Amino acid sequence: MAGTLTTIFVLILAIAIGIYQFYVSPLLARHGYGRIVEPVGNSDCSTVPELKACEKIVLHEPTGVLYLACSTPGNRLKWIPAIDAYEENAHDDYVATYDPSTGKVTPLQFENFESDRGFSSHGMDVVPSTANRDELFVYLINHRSPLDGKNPKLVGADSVIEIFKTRVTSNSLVHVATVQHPVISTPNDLVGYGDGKSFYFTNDHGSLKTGALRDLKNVVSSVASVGYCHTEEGCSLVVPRIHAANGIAKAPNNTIYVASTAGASVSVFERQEDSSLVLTDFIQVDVPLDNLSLDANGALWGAGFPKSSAMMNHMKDPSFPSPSRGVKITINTGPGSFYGEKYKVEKGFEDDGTIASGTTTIAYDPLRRRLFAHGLAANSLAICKI
Ligand SMILES: *[C@@H]1O[C@H](CO)[C@@H](O)[C@H](O)[C@H]1NC(C)=O
Ligand SMILES: CC(=O)N[C@H]1CO[C@H](CO)[C@@H](O)[C@@H]1O
Repeated sequence: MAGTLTTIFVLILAIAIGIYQFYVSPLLARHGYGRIVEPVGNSDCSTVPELKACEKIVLHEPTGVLYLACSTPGNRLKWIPAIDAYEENAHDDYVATYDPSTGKVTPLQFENFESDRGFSSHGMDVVPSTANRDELFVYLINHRSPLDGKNPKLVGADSVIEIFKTRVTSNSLVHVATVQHPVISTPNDLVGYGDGKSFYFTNDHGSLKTGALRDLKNVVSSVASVGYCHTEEGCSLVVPRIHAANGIAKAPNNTIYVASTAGASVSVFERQEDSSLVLTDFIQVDVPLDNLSLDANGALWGAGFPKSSAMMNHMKDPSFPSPSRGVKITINTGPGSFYGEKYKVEKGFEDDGTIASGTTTIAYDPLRRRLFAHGLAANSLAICKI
């Protein structure tokens, strides 16, 4: 009898170890338990403390100027629909430009924009107009407070996408359109086109604006989605179910990349004639990934969290440092490509949080060899020569 019990005990132990090794251990590792943060590309950096809590950076390639969607760390943490933070409506967010060659920060003034429920920034894209390269379209997610004073904790934010127009050296953003549609439910990030009328966007929690199990569902299943809108034709979901979608980026050749935070991966899609998306590749990385951007050389950069627990602390108290990584993904042209390793995933940048803390957005300018990192609650913009 004792022998049988021992056997059963050993069996249970073996199963437990197996579960640990196959499921729990990789999950803990992905979220950074036991991970050692190694500095990469952070030895020649400076910071711009004037620019705080910028959730998204877009580089204007021809001039090297950055567009940033910013807030203040204090305000930001009170209103982030993506993580159910609805403390108070912090609707005084703004967009600024930053010129690294002169160090000049220019907050852009909204024009022709009457929103009684303000502007709460999140994802952004800035694209030259197809008709006139000096003109830019700025696509912005706006998490407005709900209509009629409804409680956002119960109904979520009333999120829309705003389209603005500007010129390369202008200090104002002229409003063009507000796009509101039932499929724009929990928008996070977007990529816009030069017609000033169309864009793809991610819904980080699909149609789940609120609800107790929303975050759990988002981590364990595919409730997120990707949608497409055209201001004259309406909106539709082009990828109705995808795991924990977050950042989205596009290449000039109709390739669209969507990052998964909980899935630590990138899904690669090809845009079709009818604007639908066809999945062509799936790239696994080893850290939770956030916002994506493509540099002028075709390398895809993702903001990664090497330590998820530090990131959680940073979101409660922005002065708590959270390590940052720039995940660089390129087409593999080396020997591994023979064995089907189509993509090369590298650490393009890593910092323990001293210079770049809680980074959620990275942009790299290969022409001028500048890497820019910022975070939704971070205290400054970090610029590193690499
Ligand atoms: C599209 O462009 C990206 C970025 O330059 C490149 O990696 C990818 O291979 C291209 N895709 C196709 C189908 O040509
Ligand atoms: C566009 C954008 O900023 N997307 C995400 C960037 O990272 C933060 C942190 O996880 C997310 O909350 C944003 O949704």
